[in-house]
Amino acid sequence: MTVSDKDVTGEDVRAVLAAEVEKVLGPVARPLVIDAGQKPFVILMIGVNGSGKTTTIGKLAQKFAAEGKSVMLAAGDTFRAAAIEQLQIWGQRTGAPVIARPAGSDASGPAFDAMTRARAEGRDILIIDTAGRLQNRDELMNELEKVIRVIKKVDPSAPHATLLTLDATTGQNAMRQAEVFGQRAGVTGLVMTKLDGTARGGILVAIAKKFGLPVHFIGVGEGVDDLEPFAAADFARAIAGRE
Ligand SMILES: Nc1nc2c(ncn2[C@@H]2O[C@H](COP(=O)(O)OP(=O)(O)O)[C@@H](O)[C@H]2O)c(=O)[nH]1
Ligand SMILES: [Mg+2]
Repeated sequence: MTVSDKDVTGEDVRAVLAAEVEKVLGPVARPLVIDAGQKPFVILMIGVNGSGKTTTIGKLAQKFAAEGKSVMLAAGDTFRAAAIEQLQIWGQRTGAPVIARPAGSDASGPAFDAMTRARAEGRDILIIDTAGRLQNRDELMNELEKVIRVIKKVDPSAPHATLLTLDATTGQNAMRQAEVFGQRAGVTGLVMTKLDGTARGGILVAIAKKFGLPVHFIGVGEGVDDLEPFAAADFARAIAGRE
């Protein structure tokens, strides 16, 4: 059977494209599973500056609190006072205590304090914020490695999830971020943020192909409820431009 050009509509092409993209993304669309046997279940949030770490932490804190879990947050971005305050605001909003030390101090300090406090208080979940700037990457990556060592001193099995936030408006550089953070910190899952704008986050297809990392959530706004589970079919349809 032959199909002439005029029989193939744009919608046909989009349907094929959506199906192909879904084939790649289906296997990586996996929920973040919280092992209740870990108390606390430690989530380390990493990614470049501005990618949405702190905001995603706030959204996750809200989601877990709504599920009846007791959450603690650690202000591991000690570079700027504003970063600590931003996390404290999310803590107030979601009812999660925030463990912090003054800006400029070593990032492993609040991580250690929070690990011991969360354990002593029998918290279900501890989420640790971090700093990340690609330009002075080595210094920050060294610091990140130190944070991980300190976490492991308290609980060798932690962090139980290391989530990398990727900004959907970032193109090819997101591949590099997945690679570098993966090598240095051992990423276990991805969150793609800022999908409420015009960006479709097509780079995720390349990242899924190359690294096969689970994609847990997408960020769809700046509000506390603007976090959704990653759904491969919906994402594929959006990339292919289907309604
Ligand atoms: N539109 C939109 N903005 C977001 C989303 N996630 C984060 N942001 C915004 O992106 C900016 C940087 O986020 P932030 O959490 O501070 O990033 P961090 O530096 O990685 O901690 C802030 O203005 C956030 O409100 C999202 O899903 N959608
Ligand atoms: Mg931040």
